[in-house]
Amino acid sequence: MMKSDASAGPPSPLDSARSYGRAGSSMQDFASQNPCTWCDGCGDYGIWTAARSALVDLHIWPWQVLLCYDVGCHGNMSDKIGGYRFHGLHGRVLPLAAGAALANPTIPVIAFGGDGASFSEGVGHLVHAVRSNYRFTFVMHNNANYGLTTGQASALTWQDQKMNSSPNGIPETTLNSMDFIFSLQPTFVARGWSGDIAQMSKILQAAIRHRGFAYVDMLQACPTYNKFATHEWLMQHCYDAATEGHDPKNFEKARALAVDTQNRVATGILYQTEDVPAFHERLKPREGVTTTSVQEVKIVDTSRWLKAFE
Ligand SMILES: Cc1ncc(C[n+]2csc(CCOP(=O)(O)OP(=O)(O)O)c2C)c(N)n1
Repeated sequence: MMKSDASAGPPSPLDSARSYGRAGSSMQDFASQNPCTWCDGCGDYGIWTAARSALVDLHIWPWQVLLCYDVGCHGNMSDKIGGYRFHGLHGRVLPLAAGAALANPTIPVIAFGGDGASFSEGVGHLVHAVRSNYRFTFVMHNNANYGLTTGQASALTWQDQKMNSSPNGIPETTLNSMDFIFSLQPTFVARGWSGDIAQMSKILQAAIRHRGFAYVDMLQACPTYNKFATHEWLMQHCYDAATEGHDPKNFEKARALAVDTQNRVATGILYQTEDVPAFHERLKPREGVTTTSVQEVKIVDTSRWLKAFE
């Protein structure tokens, strides 16, 4: 482990993204040979395009970013994009992205997960990713159902909607995901929707540059199984909160705006604070360390400890 009095730690993804500006990548650099298998009109196409566009606009090359995927329709993006990718288990993308971000805080890490993965299967991980403020971006593909397993209700399916697994509507109350996130004292909350690629790209660029856990709720059209928040519904109800003077520094106003989706849905960067250090910046033993944990990995002979069990 290398310690330096002068440095507060290894360079951050923010610094790296700046230095990447010397020579830019292109959308073609993130291309993959694999054909897309999403349904016609699936919002995943828009989110996939916005993700690549954000990386290109930040001048990040495919080998300078880690893209982590959960299991689901959205997770199928993992073989439709160039770059270093990690396709994990259902509901487990957050801990694996957190581990990668902690091991090497100098590279941007982006995790993609569905609402089923995030608010049912892996909801415990979401709680701790927000409160720990690990430094990475989380793109929550919010199609309000379990897409890959053919339209089961998720915790975010709207009340009274008939789904394949619940033909009479869900008996439980729909989880208020934004209220839940705000209750955990987040440092970055944004909302985009899959029909506005330019706005999603801008949100993602800000999220990648954020010095902590960036939660991005991407409302996603799912024409096959979600018959309520359709592309047309999203187009009619979503508006950019910045155009109405929203100040993302105001926690209480941001929370109220995020939760109130009755008549209109506010999008854009809803809340951001840079006042809270990221998890790895609070670790006392890492203070002044200029190397990353990845650089410190070395082969250790464990035989002397194993002798104790002989
Ligand atoms: C531990 C575990 N539980 C359940 C499954 C089955 N499974 C695979 S995808 C999926 C639903 C995915 O829904 P969501 O996370 O919302 O993503 P989407 O397909 O909508 O993008 C389920 C239940 C699994 N693969 N692993």
